[in-house]
Formats: sequence, structure tokens, C-alpha cells
Amino acid sequence: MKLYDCATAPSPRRVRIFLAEKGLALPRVEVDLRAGEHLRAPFRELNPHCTVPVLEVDGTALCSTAAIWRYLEEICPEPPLLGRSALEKARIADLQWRIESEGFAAVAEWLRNAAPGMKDRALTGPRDYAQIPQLAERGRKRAEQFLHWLETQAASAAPYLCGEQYSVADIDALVCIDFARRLHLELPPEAGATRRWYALAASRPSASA
Ligand SMILES: N[C@@H](CCC(=O)N[C@@H](CS)C(=O)NCC(=O)O)C(=O)O
Repeated sequence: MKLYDCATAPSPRRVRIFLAEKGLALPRVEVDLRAGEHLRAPFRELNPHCTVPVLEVDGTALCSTAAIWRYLEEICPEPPLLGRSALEKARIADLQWRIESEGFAAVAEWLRNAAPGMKDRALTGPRDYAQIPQLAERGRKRAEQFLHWLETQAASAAPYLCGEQYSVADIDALVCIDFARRLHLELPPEAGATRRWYALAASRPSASA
């Protein structure tokens, strides 16, 4: 197995935190996104979607964080990070979907449509797309709305976002908040439950992965 990683990008960090929680270490290949290494062979031949992380297993490339998590959970079930019971697994999947589609996607929409370094790279993938300033503004509003929703979730489940067990929902939300900070979006003043949850999740040794 080999992990194609990028130390500065949020999605590969989600895999590194997951590995640290499992106590696993894998050979890593650093992919230099700033230099466009992901857009050229040989990486592009491995993952035609041109994104990291990628986990290469016996000649198969797993090209999304969720697929990598799923595979690693199957081969190393303890501690479970995708849930134990059928209902817990489904609740974690539900939260994960929401955090990714309303949190990550919003911050990415904002960043990729605003950052000068991402000119013509408004979407990931092999094709260039021009930035649309209105989408940056929409992404910012969606990201703020996501943080309000996260507060209701953190207030309704403790100590972790899905209750007693730390899970990939916590990994996703932690990395998403740190991603939003790059754009100077901080938790709103009234987000007391999120702050308590964040302090706990960020204090785990895996958070520095
Ligand atoms: N759906 C993918 C998303 C991966 C993704 O968007 N990765 C970003 C880094 S966080 C990337 O590779 N960006 C390449 C680019 O900016 O062109 C996953 O879940 O892993």
C-alpha cells in the first residue's frame, strides 16, 4: 500500500488523522500540488481526477477519502471510526455527507473562486474552469451557514459529534474548520458547543497529523 499525500492540503489530512487514530503508518508519496504535479503523468495516470489523497492497493487506486477510509476500516477494524451498529454507521455517514457537501464544498467554492493562485482552477480535475467571483461570495455565505448548523449538531451530541464515539464525522469537521480558518472564517461568538467539541477533538494526538 502507498498513500499519495500532500502535507498542505485538507483532504489528505483527513486520511492521515484516520491512520493516526488506527495506529497505522503507510509509505507516503508527497505530491506537489503547487507545482501541478497532480495534473501530469505519472500521477495523472494513477488518478485521472487529478486529486489527492490516493491510496494504491495491489495496483488499484482508491481516489476518494471516503473510499480510503472504508478500505482501511475493513482491514483494520479497531478502533472503529465508521461506527459499530447499523444505526451508528448510518448516522455517521449522514453527518459525513453533510459536512462534506455543505462544509468542505462551501469553503472550497469560496477559496477556489477567490484565490489568485487558483486562477482558472475553480474546480479540481483535469479541466481548467474560470473563477466566478459570485461563487466565492456564495461559498462564503454557505460556509458561515455551515458553522451555524455545526453548532446545533455539537449542542445535540456530546462529547463527539455523533455521541460517545469519536468518528470520521469529527475528523471531517475538525479539518473543515481548520480549512475555513485559512480564509479567516472563525467560529461565530455563540458557537460554545462547537468550541468545546473542537478543543476535545484538537487535543487528540492524531490532530497534528
Ligand atoms: N472527493 C475527494 C476530494 C479530494 C480533493 O479535492 N483534493 C484536493 C486537495 S484537498 C486536490 O487534490 N486538489 C487538486 C487541485 O487543487 O487541483 C476526496 O474526498 O478525497
